[in-house]
Amino acid sequence: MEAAKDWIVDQGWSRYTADEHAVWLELYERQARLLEGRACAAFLHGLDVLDLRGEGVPDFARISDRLEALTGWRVVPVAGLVPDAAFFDMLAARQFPAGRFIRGRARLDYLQEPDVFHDVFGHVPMLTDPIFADYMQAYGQGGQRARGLGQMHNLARLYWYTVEFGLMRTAEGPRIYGAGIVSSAKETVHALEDPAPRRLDFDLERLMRTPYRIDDLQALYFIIPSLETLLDVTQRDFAATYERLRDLPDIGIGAMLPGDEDIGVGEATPTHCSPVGGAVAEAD
Ligand code: HBI
Ligand code: FE
Repeated sequence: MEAAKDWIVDQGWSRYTADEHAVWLELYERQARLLEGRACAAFLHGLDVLDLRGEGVPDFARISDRLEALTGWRVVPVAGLVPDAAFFDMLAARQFPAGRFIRGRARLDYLQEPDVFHDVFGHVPMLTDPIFADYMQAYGQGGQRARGLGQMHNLARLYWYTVEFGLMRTAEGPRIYGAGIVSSAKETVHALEDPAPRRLDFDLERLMRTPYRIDDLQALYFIIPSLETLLDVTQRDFAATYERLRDLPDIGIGAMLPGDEDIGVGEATPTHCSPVGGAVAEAD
């Protein structure tokens, strides 16, 4: 864990200003309202059980004590993105690295670098689910192995299309579990209700061959049938999968392959939620 230790900083919770706490609450209220009927049950449960609204920016030590009692995970303050080696070591040790800065009011809607709202509001609630908690640790262990195999880009795609931008099937229709979606007002509505993006059933090898865009609303989402699917994925022999993918070309985000069953908007729109117009107006 030597590598990871170098990147851990003190959160300095007492130094947040009243305005920074107010920004947290404003972002929290907006997203919590938008996510009713759009986020999966595990995410909404995590928000509640960790009391993530609180009085403003959460104290990582406080939420970590609650989280650790549930699934053994802790939230660890870091100064920003950490190198892959340290990142995987931390996930393998059930330590989720979270940025401590919060966006300013001028950048309420989008920022490149993950801030505490993206990392804690976006990623931490799902870590209260035992299956997802196991997946994230197994992902970290997979990353430690993949580094030796030089297959980082396949694994980064797996993280992107599940942990960051994943959708899941439920009895009520597709629901969101990806942190990049739940922490963004625009993406929350876009992911489930906009006719533009494609939504395909989860297929590990297809996903690992599909590049992604980092600076725009997603054009493609993968939908898992259940969280157990994620855990099954990590039980596979990644080395054999990498071997098979090594000489295969990438698949374009817009490519239609035989058998592609695009889960259109009709199936995705949640039943009981504010009319899309209202939501989109709010997100703009
Ligand atoms: N560091 N703090 C932080 N947060 C991340 O999500 C993160 C990272 N370093 C590397 C990394 N993600 C990527 O390699 C993963 O997307 C695979
Ligand atoms: Fe993230």
